[in-house]
This record gives sequence, structure tokens and C-alpha cells, in this order.
Amino acid sequence: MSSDIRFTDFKSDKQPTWCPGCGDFGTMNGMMKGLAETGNDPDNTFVVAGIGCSGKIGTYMHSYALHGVHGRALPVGTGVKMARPDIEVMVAGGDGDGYSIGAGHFVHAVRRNVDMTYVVMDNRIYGLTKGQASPTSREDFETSTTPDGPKQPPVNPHALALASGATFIAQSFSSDALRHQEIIQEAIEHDGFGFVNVYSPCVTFNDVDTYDYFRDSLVDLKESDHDPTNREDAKDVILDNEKEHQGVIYQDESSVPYHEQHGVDEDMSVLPDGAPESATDLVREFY
Ligand SMILES: Cc1ncc(C[n+]2csc(CCOP(=O)(O)OP(=O)(O)O)c2C)c(N)n1
Ligand code: SF4
Ligand SMILES: [Mg+2]
Repeated sequence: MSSDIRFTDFKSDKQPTWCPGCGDFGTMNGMMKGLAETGNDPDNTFVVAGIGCSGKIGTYMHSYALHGVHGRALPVGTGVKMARPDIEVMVAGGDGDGYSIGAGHFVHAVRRNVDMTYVVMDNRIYGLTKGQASPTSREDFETSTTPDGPKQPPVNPHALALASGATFIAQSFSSDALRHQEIIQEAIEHDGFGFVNVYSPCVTFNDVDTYDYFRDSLVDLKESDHDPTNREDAKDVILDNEKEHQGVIYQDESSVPYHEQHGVDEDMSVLPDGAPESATDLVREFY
């Protein structure tokens, strides 16, 4: 670690209202540790959160933050990074937020390769709204809105990312604290869009995708001969529906982030001479 920042410096004074045992606690701890270990501090970090139990994370972390509109965290994160390329941007949200209402934004954020980290707290359910099926819910998972299950195969977020031109794709598990932190760190250090889907069990509304299930079924890519720089290897892992994996699935080491491709490296938060001083003044120019 290059500075004396500790991960606890990223904790806000707000007490989480997540249910006891919620996977989001572990996901957040790994994010805070990953930020501290990569030499960031709350003053240079901006967390953009979606809407959901997961979306509350911006309140529980001590950093600059914006708790935005459901499914719209990624465009906000993109804007922050474009305006302030020097800031470490971390975007976090749920599986519903990212792969349902926000799926269109996900595809385009991936292909733009903006230099930020995107953490999806995937509990395979809508937690905040009390247990409806999400895009990653199993085909036969019975919920209040799907009494016989969704009857459709779940979205494969990694496949969606690879097909959209992702340069970093990973999977972690909130309860495997060290591995989760390590994977988040790699995503932060990646030059481009670092996408990490994190299994973050919902102990209240999902009795299928539990801690025990993930603990028993996860295969760690680090302990295999998987080569994350090989796209064919990545494809094989991503399309293998028989196993759950954790680790870095794919990384394009030649990734060039959006701001470098397009020369956007100046601090756009400084208003040029003659620019309207407030957003209202700016809007008034058009009506
Ligand atoms: C535009 C809009 N549509 C719907 C909702 C209702 N809503 C709030 S959170 C949510 C889904 C939450 O699921 P997920 O993103 O998986 O987050 P989790 O609570 O599981 O962490 C929905 C549908 C909303 N707040 N705004
Ligand atoms: S409802 Fe589920 S996702 Fe939401 S805080 Fe409780 S355990 Fe976590
Ligand atoms: Mg969810």
C-alpha cells in the first residue's frame, strides 16, 4: 500500500440498514479495501450507486457519491470520469439495476471502455422491492411475481460484456473476502472498464442462491490453467453453464481507455470564460 489510508477511512458514519447477513456487507468491505490498497483515498474517489438494497452503498461509504436513478448509474459515472479524469470512479448497483432497466447503458459503457470500475452486487433477485425475479434469477425460481419461475434462461452478464467488447470481466463472491478484494483491486488497476459481477447473497428473499450454494459450487480460475488474456479461454468459461466460476475471466492487456483514445484528459469541471454560471442559466439559453 502506497499511502497511510486504511480501508476504514472509506466507511461513513451511517449505519447500514441491510439485513443481518446480507452479502452486500462483504461486497462493500472488499471495495473499500481494494480502494485503500490501490492508493486511493476518500478525497479522490467518487462512488455512483444505482437504486436497490445495493444502491445504498454510496451512503455507507465515505467518498464523493451520487445515489442516482434506477438503472442510470453508469452514464453518471461516465460523466464524472469525463469531467474529472483524475478521480477514481466506482459504480455499484444490483443485478436488476444493471441488467434489467440499465442493460442498455451497460452495453454502451462496456464498449466505450471508460476507465472506471463497475461492481454489480448480484443476488439474483430484486431485494429492495421485496423479492421479485431479476434478470439473473434461475428459470425455475419461484417468486411472488413468477409463481412458476421466470421460465426464461437468466441473462449471462459476462457473455453480454464479452460480446460488447469488454476489456476486463471478472466474477467474485462477497463471502470469500480475500479473493473478492484481490479481484476488485485488479479491476481498479485495469486501464479501462473493469467489470466485476459479485455474488452477494440475499438472505431474506433468495433461498436458492445462498452462501452454501456458492461456497460449494464455485471453481476458482486462479487454481486452473485458465489464461484470462486468451479470448477463447474466456468464451469457454463464460458459456459453461454447468459451473460457477470466480476470478478474472478476461483481460485485454492492450486496453486503451476512452479518455486516452479521444484525448479527453483535461479537467472539464473548470468552467471556461463566458460560460453560464448555473445549470438554470444554461438551460435558459435554449428557451
Ligand atoms: C424507474 C424505476 N423503476 C422501478 C423502480 C423500483 N425498483 C427499485 S429497486 C428495484 C430493483 C432492485 O433490484 P436490484 O437492482 O437487483 O437491487 P437489490 O435490491 O437486489 O440490491 C426496482 C424495480 C424504481 N425505483 N425506479
Ligand atoms: S433484502 Fe436481501 S439484498 Fe436487501 S438488505 Fe436484505 S438481505 Fe440484503
Ligand atoms: Mg438484486
